[in-house]
Amino acid sequence: MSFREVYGTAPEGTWEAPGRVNLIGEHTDYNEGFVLPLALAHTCRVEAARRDDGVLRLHSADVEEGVVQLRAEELAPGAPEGNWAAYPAGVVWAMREAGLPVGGADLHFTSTVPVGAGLSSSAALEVATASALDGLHGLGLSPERIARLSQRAENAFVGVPSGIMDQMASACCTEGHALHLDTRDLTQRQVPFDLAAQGLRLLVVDTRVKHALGDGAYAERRAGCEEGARTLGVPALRDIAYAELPGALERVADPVVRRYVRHVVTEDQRVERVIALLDAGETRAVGPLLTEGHASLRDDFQVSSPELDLAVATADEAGALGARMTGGGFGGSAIVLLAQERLKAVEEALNSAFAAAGYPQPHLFETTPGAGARRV
Ligand code: GAF
Repeated sequence: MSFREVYGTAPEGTWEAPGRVNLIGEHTDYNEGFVLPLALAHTCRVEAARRDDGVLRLHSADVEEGVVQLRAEELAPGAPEGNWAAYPAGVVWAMREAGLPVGGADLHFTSTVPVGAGLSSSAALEVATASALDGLHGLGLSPERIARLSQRAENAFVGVPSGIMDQMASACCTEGHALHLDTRDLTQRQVPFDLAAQGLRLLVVDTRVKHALGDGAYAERRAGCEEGARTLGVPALRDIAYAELPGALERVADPVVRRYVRHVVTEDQRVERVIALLDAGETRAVGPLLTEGHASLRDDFQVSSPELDLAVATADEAGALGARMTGGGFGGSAIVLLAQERLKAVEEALNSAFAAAGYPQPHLFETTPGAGARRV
């Protein structure tokens, strides 16, 4: 269904915001560390029009549900989790909470970002909504502000304690680049990431095992990291330098928290190493660091899944340069960096390994770094 079919009028404009994969820097954002995501070509698209009666109407072409109708002034946190409309409603709430002159609107969504695949379909939905409201009301918000408001919606309205990476990736990525982001102060650099020029490919392996950030395991990791920072007397784990890690680990008595600290500190260092390699034009050499990062997420942070581990091991055995889970984990997707001549062999190996293990066939697709949120 189109906007016109749903609402009987024409939209004032169309905006879209992408999903993302993260190249490296996982579970570092809520530790005020470093991340390196890139935007997918898959986007959430929203057609939008203002309303002057304070009514907010939401419709998704992807969900079998009619129009959700709410009053902007009555929005309050605590929406039932899993309800897609909580994300755009949360953005309206967050913008109003920030004192922005946002009232009613008609919004019609359609998304190509796989849902529950760890590819930031929620952030795409939030950032698309915030971009549309920004455009409709001529607010002139920066991409960083749009990302912060979107994160506020997810944290406080929907109730998922996510970091800022996904919203920043969706709002700020640019085509042909990965986004090197310092999540403490949102300092960023666009890092050229031209795979084709080096005969390389980036394959996304959606295991089709649904991941959900709200199920407590993510919050538990976050709380464990905060406990680690408290024990070590630093504002956040980002403040433990790699060289200080052995001494820091001796001061953390809890074995679980110790593993979390080790993951976060080594992961921040892997981001630095990957950046140095990309800056030196040595993209192939990034591969083993991806696989090293996966081992850390699997063994120390324990957020992988059997399907993700199988994807990574199979890709590496079939001649990929490296592979890792991407995003929050507990299911979702892996990424594989490989030379283009290995693509067919790796895809075949993945399909065979998943069939042999009795898992559903993974959804495989290639990606290049796409653009962030924009008016269409
Ligand atoms: C999810 C969260 F939303 C991000 O903020 C980030 O913590 C990521 O998991 C793990 O790196 O995508």
